[in-house]
Amino acid sequence: MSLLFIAPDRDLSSWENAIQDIDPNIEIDIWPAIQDKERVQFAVCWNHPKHVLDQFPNLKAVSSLGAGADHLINDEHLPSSVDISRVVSPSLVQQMREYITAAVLNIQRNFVQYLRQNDQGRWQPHNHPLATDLQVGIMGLGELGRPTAKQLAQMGYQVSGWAQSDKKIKGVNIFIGPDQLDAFLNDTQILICLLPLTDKTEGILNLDTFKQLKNNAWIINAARGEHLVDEDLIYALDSNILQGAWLDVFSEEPLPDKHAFWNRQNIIITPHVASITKPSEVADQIVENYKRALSGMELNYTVDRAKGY
Ligand code: NDP
Ligand code: OXD
Repeated sequence: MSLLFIAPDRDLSSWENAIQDIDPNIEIDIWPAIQDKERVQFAVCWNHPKHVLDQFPNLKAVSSLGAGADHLINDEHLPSSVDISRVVSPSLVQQMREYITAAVLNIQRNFVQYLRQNDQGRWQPHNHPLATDLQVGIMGLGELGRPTAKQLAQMGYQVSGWAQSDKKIKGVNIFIGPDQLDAFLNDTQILICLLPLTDKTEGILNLDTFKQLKNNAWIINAARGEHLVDEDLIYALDSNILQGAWLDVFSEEPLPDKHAFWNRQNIIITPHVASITKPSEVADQIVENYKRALSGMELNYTVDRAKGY
């Protein structure tokens, strides 16, 4: 039986080594070099091509190589009998917490403006709010959103969070479901998206949403590019409905050279680096799920296809 990696844009040698360090007996295939399609029972995927996952008659389960599994849930070529899991790790949490905290601090303290002023040799102080006066709202309070909200609250920000179901997070004001979305947005000056991409969340960062936010609001999107309606962002920035956007993810990646987001003072772009899966941190989860799939056990960190995450 074999474990197949399909991640055309990644160097998979460190993944192969990490798996074999745990169990050298596991047979590994790296797409597209597959010894025997019938032997593939478990696949680990990232940016996999369409029409690939229906080629393995004995495929039992697939894992995302990252925390998001939208690329698998939305793949109509993945048979419905195949279970889907994802990876969850302290290092993913730590990196996302750092990324969001850095973005919030940079926005609050005008560091982006000061960097631009350095280039121009310009000495020009700007006012900044105290953390205790800044309202930060996090959409999505899952594995990544919850600890991020907690950290920002500990740093003194006024933090709100929005999710589907109720939860208690110290220092965080919780809003639940579509009925409380407007109230959540009305309370927010820096809006952070850490939602999974689903039918309900696609396009949620749109003009109506932006108009509900406080004046001079910023958005930070580190979830998926498809959460954002690109042309609504440009309109909102040009009409001063928003002050700025900090973006790590895009509908098309790499972001095309001619995209309207490039070369704007009020959009900060990072190339999908907020939180990167480290092979050595999650190889044990992959091996455990591979063994579970082979023996017909329920996988760890499964995603619910019906919910979409
Ligand atoms: P989880 O599945 O653990 O959490 C998802 C959260 O979103 C939950 O709190 C859930 O609510 C909430 N949610 C889902 N749908 C809705 C909805 N319709 N309305 C309100 N709340 C909703 O996800 P993670 O925290 O692990 O990851 C979030 C996303 O971050 C990933 O899906 C991925 O796309 C992205 N990501 C980006 C990375 C990057 O480098 N840029 C790295 C890693 C992940 P409830 O708790 O009630 O179920
Ligand atoms: C992920 C990602 O989902 O890197 O892990 O976006």
